[in-house]
Amino acid sequence: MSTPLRRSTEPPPVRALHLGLGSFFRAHQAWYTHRADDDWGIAAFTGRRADLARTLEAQDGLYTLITRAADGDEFDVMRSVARAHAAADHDAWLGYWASPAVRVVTVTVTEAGYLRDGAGRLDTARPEVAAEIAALRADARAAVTSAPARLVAGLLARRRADAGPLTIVPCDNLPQNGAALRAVLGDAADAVDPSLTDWLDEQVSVATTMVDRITPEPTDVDRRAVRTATGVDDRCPVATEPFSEWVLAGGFPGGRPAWETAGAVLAPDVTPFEDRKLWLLNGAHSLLAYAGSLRGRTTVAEAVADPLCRSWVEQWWDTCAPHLDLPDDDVARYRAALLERFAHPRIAHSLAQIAADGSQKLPARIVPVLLRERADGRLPEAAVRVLAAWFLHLGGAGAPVKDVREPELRPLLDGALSDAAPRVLAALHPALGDDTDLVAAVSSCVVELGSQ
Ligand code: CS2
Repeated sequence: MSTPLRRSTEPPPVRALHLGLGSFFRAHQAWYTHRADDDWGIAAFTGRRADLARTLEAQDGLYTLITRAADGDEFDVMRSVARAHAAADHDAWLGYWASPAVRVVTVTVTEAGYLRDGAGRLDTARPEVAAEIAALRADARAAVTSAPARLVAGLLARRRADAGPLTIVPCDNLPQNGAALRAVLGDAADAVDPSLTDWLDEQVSVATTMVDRITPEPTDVDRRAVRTATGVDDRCPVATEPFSEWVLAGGFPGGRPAWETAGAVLAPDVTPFEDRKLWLLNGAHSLLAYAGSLRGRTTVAEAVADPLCRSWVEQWWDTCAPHLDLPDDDVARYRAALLERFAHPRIAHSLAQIAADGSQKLPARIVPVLLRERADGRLPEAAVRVLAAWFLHLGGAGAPVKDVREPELRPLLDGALSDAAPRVLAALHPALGDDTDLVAAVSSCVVELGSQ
């Protein structure tokens, strides 16, 4: 007999909102909030799907976080999610924004969720973006579904209610994610109601963050592990690695949970930590997702156990290291720790999951280092390899293709490699398609990797 998971006391009062209820949020921001404060409850909304919200609500927002070390698991029930809502529960969403008790809004909507164009602005050329702007212009309470539109609808509700200042905290792997979100929100606000822009400047602070915790998709094995170890029938546990990092910069005029007591770091500038994480961790992830899957590897651990893939990772890290604004010792320690994290024997982090949305990820993880190298007159083999492997992946080799820009990217592959390569590279950054030496190097690497 196993017991269901229910609260015996009231949940903490809702003082924070979250957009993008999923595994990473539950292993990261909700875990920090749970450890930091008993009186900051989170009302969390899914991006699109309803099932996780329903399952969590049936457990009063409770779930087990499995901290999975190489030699065993720890089980802790997280209490910070006070309410879980499906995306479609738009009236509830607006209701929280109108509440003066809510002071913080965290966001995990993935790189693709920001709906940015190549210049980092809201991509108003997309029909779905234009449609949501029109819907909000007609009715500020319209049931919009994209992240920028849902946030602007919330901001409009907050202004109507005069509910006071708050901070939005983006937690996605984008460089300078605060400025990135602020730009998209500003564009959406401008398009919906230009008078919102001044109010945004006065009342809303957007923090910038670096987030890190490797969290694969939960499995039935995790659920069984909870039942066996604790006797509780938790229908939605999450397993994650012991390592966790959160660096935040920005103002919190309405207050925030004392996240630093749970290990978060408040810093004046996240840039050095963000470069280190996006380039070394996420860059190597993308390299393995494309080049490792070409060699038949399916998880990160499997790929780093392959000496060739591992040498590719080391070569990429050697390329990045001179561009990091951190002491050499720190970088060396971080690299050693990363290798251990990647090789974790009990975490099956699927390369297919990481391969998704490369068009949104590579510009943050690979292109910045590549552009610096090119400016210094070098042609880094490691970056060339990632781009070539991504090209092959788009053509159907290795991990399956799932990309928000897939319909636009597919036709770029048509015709001879000499025509397709510059087109595909330009889709990541215009300068790459015009760089003839780079195009030639990527093309020959495509041939080399494709023939293995
Ligand atoms: C991964 C990240 O799926 C991916 O693209 O690179 O989710 C990575 O696991 C996290 O950023 C780790 O903090």
